[in-house]
Amino acid sequence: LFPPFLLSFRLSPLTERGYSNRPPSGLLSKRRKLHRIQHGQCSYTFILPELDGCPGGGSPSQTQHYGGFQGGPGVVQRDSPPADSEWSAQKLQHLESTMENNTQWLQKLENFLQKNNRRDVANMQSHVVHNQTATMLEIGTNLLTHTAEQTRKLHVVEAKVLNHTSQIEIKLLENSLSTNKLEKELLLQTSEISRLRDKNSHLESKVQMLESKQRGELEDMRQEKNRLQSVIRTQMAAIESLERRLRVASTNNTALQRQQTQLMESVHTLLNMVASTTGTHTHTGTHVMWRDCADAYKAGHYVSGLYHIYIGNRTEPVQVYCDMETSGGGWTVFQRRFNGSVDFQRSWREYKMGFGDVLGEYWMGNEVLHLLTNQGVYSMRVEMMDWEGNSAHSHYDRFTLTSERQQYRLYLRGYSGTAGKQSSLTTHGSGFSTRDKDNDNCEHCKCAMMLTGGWWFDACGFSNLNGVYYSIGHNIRKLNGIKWHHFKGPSYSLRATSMMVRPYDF
Ligand SMILES: *[C@@H]1O[C@H](CO)[C@@H](O)[C@H](O)[C@H]1NC(C)=O
Ligand SMILES: *[C@@H]1O[C@H](CO)[C@@H](O)[C@H](O)[C@H]1NC(C)=O
Ligand SMILES: *[C@@H]1O[C@H](CO)[C@@H](O)[C@H](O)[C@H]1NC(C)=O
Ligand SMILES: *[C@@H]1O[C@H](CO)[C@@H](O)[C@H](O)[C@H]1NC(C)=O
Ligand SMILES: *[C@@H]1O[C@H](CO)[C@@H](O)[C@H](O)[C@H]1NC(C)=O
Ligand SMILES: CC(=O)N[C@H]1CO[C@H](CO)[C@@H](O)[C@@H]1O
Repeated sequence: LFPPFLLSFRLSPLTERGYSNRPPSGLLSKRRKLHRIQHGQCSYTFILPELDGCPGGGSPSQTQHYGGFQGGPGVVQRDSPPADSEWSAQKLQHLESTMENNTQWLQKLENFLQKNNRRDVANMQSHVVHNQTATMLEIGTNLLTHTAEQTRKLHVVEAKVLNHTSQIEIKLLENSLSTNKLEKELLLQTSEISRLRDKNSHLESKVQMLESKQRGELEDMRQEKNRLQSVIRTQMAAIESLERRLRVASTNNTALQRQQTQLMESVHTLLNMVASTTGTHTHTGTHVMWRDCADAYKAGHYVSGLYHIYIGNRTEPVQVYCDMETSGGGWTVFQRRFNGSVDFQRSWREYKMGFGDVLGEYWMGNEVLHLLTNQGVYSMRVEMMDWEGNSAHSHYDRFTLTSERQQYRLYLRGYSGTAGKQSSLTTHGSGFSTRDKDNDNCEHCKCAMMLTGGWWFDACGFSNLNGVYYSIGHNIRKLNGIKWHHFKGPSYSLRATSMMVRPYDF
């Protein structure tokens, strides 16, 4: 009765159905736990599935594989943890259903045994089956708790791994973000740099342009300057030549003027001579006798030169030089020097009678001067010129010259003029002295001997216009020259002088 049962039992659906979905493998078959039950002559062998071998199961080794990110059948998609937990639940469910299936199967078996065995055998068998069932239930419970524990651990590990992964991911993201940021910044800076470089090159080109422009301008200016300099040089040369020509022309001009005045003087002299020789008649026939140059001027003669005047009641005319230009004209000149052609080292008698050339240098004579100025009230003027071309004058409102008996004593009043603030000629009356007649105020000296010429020496005074004529270059540091102290100092010899008289009320 039993052997066929046993045989059929061995081929029971437990092996065929319970594990039909598993791939047959040696490892799996080794892991199967074998449970044997001996019941009299019969022995029952149960093969129960080992939960550790389940696909995607929570064996520690597999969990570790999973934690190490290794591929394999148990790998959980790291980006889908919810699916994973679902999988665990599924697995649990699966286990539960397996358990249930087992239980159901056991019950089925029991039923089968109860139906097919004898009562006693059946009882004993049922007892064994009960015992077995309890054991199996115990084992199942143990398995379940173990699985749950494993699952929980797995969950923790998964969470840790996930956390770690997410942290790493976050870090990676952060890193990539910062990298991106840095890249962007780098790009920005690069573009900025290139922009700056562009700008710089632009500026550089501009600067170069400006520099070249400036250089060109400078060159132009330099050329212009050179041109101007050459122009200036030519102009200077032109100016110099013009100056030279002007000098020639002016000398020509002065020469012509001198000739003209000489001609005019000659004409006047001739006219006067004609007038005097024909009895000094005017056109109307009236007899005119000029007492001095002022009369001639008043008669309409305005040219300086030689004139004939009649002094006192004398019938003989006196030749004099008339200055018709200086300070209103009408001046009768009694001393004139301008080129040293006449020697003024003369005796008393010569100074009394006069000497020299009336149209050149001359001394009119003390006697004539005395007679002339005795005709009325006369003023006296002294004109001077130095070698530097400066002119000056001394003016005396009143001029009085005594007779020869009173040594031609000179009295002056009312000084004014530009040749010194005070008179260089003694005004309080000093006698005339020559080398042969000493009338000066120097008790133990002869001024005329020391200073030469004839003059109204004081002791010896500040002036002597009849001194030695010194030409230019020899005219300084001369005590016996033509001296007018308050004009040019005590030792300067003047270039030109003239002394002249005119009625005070002219
Ligand atoms: C349990 O039994 C049912 C039906 O009897 C079957 O569909 C299911 O796949 C079985 N489960 C396992 C884990 O063997
Ligand atoms: C079955 O259970 C009883 C008591 O419950 C026990 O004495 C006996 O040894 C058990 N049999 C087996 C085979 O375990
Ligand atoms: C998971 O990471 C968070 C921070 O992201 C942390 O607060 C938490 O404690 C972590 N959990 C575990 C189990 O490490
Ligand atoms: C000139 O002569 C006149 C008479 O002919 C006379 O009256 C007069 O006083 C004389 N004058 C002089 C200055 O001699
Ligand atoms: C001085 O001038 C006069 C008159 O102009 C002239 O005749 C004479 O030759 C001149 N003498 C000298 C040395 O220049
Ligand atoms: C008097 C005098 O100096 N005459 C000169 C005037 O100028 C010409 C030239 O222009 C000379 O030849 C003269 O000698």
